[in-house]
Amino acid sequence: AWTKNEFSGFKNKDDFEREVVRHVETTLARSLYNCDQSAAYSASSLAFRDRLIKDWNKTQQRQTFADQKRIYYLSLEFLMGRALDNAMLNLGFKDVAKEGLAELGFQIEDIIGQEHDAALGNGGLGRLAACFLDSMATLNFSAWGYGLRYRYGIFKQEIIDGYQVEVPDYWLDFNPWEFPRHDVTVDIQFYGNVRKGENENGKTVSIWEGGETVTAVAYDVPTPGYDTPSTNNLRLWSSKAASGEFDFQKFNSGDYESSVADQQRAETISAVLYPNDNLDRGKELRVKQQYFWVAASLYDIVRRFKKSGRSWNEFPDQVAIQLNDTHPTLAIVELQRILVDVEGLEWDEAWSIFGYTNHTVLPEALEKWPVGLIEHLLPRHLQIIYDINLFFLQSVESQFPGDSDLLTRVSIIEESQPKMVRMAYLAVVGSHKVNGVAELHSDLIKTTIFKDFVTIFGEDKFTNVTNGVTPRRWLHQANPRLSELIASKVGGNEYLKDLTLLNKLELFVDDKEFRKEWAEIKYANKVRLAKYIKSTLNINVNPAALFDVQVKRIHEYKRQQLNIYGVIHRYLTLKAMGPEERKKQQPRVSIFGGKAAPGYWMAKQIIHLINNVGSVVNKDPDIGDLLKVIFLEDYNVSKAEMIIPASDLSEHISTAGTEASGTSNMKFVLNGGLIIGTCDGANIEITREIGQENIFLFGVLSEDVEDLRHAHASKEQHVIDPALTKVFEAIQGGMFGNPQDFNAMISAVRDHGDFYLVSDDFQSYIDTHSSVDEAYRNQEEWVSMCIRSVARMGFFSSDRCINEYAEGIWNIEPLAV
Ligand code: 26Y
Repeated sequence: AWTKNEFSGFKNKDDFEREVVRHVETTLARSLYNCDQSAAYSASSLAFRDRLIKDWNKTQQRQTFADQKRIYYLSLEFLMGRALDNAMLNLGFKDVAKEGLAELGFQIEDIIGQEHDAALGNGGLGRLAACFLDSMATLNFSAWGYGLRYRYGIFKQEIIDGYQVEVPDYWLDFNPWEFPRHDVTVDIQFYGNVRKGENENGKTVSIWEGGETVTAVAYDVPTPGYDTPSTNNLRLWSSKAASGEFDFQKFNSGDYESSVADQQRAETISAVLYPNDNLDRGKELRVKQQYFWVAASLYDIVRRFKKSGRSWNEFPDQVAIQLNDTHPTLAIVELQRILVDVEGLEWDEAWSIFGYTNHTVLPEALEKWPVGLIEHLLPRHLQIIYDINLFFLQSVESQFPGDSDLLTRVSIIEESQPKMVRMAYLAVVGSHKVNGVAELHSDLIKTTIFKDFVTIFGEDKFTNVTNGVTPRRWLHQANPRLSELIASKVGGNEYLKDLTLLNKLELFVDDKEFRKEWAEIKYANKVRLAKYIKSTLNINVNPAALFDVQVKRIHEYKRQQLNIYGVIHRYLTLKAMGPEERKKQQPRVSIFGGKAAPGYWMAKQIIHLINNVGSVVNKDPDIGDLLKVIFLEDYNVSKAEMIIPASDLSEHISTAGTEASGTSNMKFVLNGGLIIGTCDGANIEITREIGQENIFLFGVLSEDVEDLRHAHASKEQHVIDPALTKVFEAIQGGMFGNPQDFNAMISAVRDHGDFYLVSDDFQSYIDTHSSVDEAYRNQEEWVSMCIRSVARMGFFSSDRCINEYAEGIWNIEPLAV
């Protein structure tokens, strides 16, 4: 273990205070009398940042000196959330900061609350990347994250008259956590053409010339590990116009406007995060983003490798690159181009450099690019893709002679109109390992989208690494009181680095006093959320009610519609009861949150229905505290940190087989909440770990989904569940506003085959919610279930995941500090 003076920190609260005051007066040029919360946030961040920089520099020096293999984690999304709270906890000086800020007249929560989330991601995939950075630093791996520095992160969501409205998220006004490296730039080429010619050594190679150039500028973000001086680097690329002669010519010839327009066009590349999750729209700008980022990152990686003076055959011993989904797949092609065209090496396959993580089986989320688009934008890369495909198909042909159907099925080029490049196939062919993110998901990719590739490459190429979450942010930071209570029973904070130590909690399940404290903390977290609901929506919710939460991106496959239909069913049931019977019912608050992709019309209708149901139910005097329906605006990482600890029950109710893993399910259980869920993604492994008596599972199994869908499709109109029919009748009778608004939602179930099986699962969903009510009534037993669950959640730390990647995919050891 580390003692605090082995890495940078503050001597005491006075030391911290002095630094804050210094930054207020000098860096911010303000007087202390004019120091508001925002200035106190800025100065505190700068004070912590100074400490972080020291550890960061030392870590980078140590890694350079050790000159061992590094991991490069390529992700188009890093959903980091706030940095100050995290830096204070990972460095271990939050208590000092708290006291210091108090002396200056501030509450630390208010100061932390000033920070704008770094929201460079959509949802699960981006947040996973952020948890991985935390774990890689904590475990002392030499690791770099590479991403894009979007000027606009995921949009801010406003709810106006029940509808989602998107507002741009301009987040860079004051960002103390990034360091521009104006000296670290890479020129990236687009368009142009290819000819054969000689390289420096007189060797005949392909030469890609002409076209346009955009410059990538590095911005570095330090990512500190917990209780270690290791601080890794996240490098984000920003685009700007290349200062080539071309611009000067225009400028000098008086064409000032078009020179500025060129500049803007270049800056557009890193301007905005695409807000779709699990839906590929095939936009040219998106593929430009991908190549820009991948080419800059590879240039950087190769430059670092060459500085070590090693020969190319050592490259695979020095470099492991993990592809977070198919978004960085062009890296495979770009590396081949560098080796063959630039370095003049022979075409050599089978290098174990790339690993590919798949996050979805949904066909609409699998990236495909028109061949013509790639040819125009990246002419040399298309040739290389054709070469990779040719070698691959030749080897398949020799392995399975005469099977032309197989060749068509697995070809990286889809022979459609227009022809398409299948990025997932390219990623599989170009990687030495392919992993899914939960057991069921990893099995499914082997039997569905990559079935033929298992036949060709064998089972061993395909593996599973079940997702995990960092307990630092998702327990220690989000739920400090629970974290402290746990620490007092399991031998201190060590469990934050070895989450399996949570199992010691089982000894205290029957401890009355412990259970009481546990329940008090949950209650306090609910009170805090209730206050937030009051202050933002002006709705009173009773903290003693059961808080039932579903927060995640809005998507038909995640089935928020099932949830809201269940809520309507509950409302109708309560309305039909007499006053005496009503009194016996379990009061509930149904809480929703999440963004819909701006172009996803159906998801926006779902948001609208949830809000309309809320506005009817919440003011119905018959109902009072028995049922409240809340839609929380602009769900993001920092709100998750408040919402998750306040949940009694959370919903993870995707159609079986559609949610690759889910990660919030893990966070909710880790914070002492129970789950209602389908047999999908990581819910299955959570069940295995915590015991099926501690989770509320319902619904059809993934192996039955296909048959059910077929059965629906073969009927004109399929017979829907009677309780759901009543719900539909209420909506169509106008109980929740203009029924026309919801025709499409209802018709998806009734007339279009109910693809997500809402009707099939409705009855078991309702019944399972009744079991929840019953279980909740026995509070002693409920709390026991929660404690037992937490005790058994050790498996779901992202530390465990990173160790599995390190051993099974990256072949890398941590760097002794
Ligand atoms: C192609 C492009 C539009 C695209 C952009 C973002 C496609 C997919 C995504 C994001 C996918 C995503 O967030 N997937 C989620 O990844 C989590 C981490 O592995 C899983 O837990 C979760 O089940 C999965 O939906």
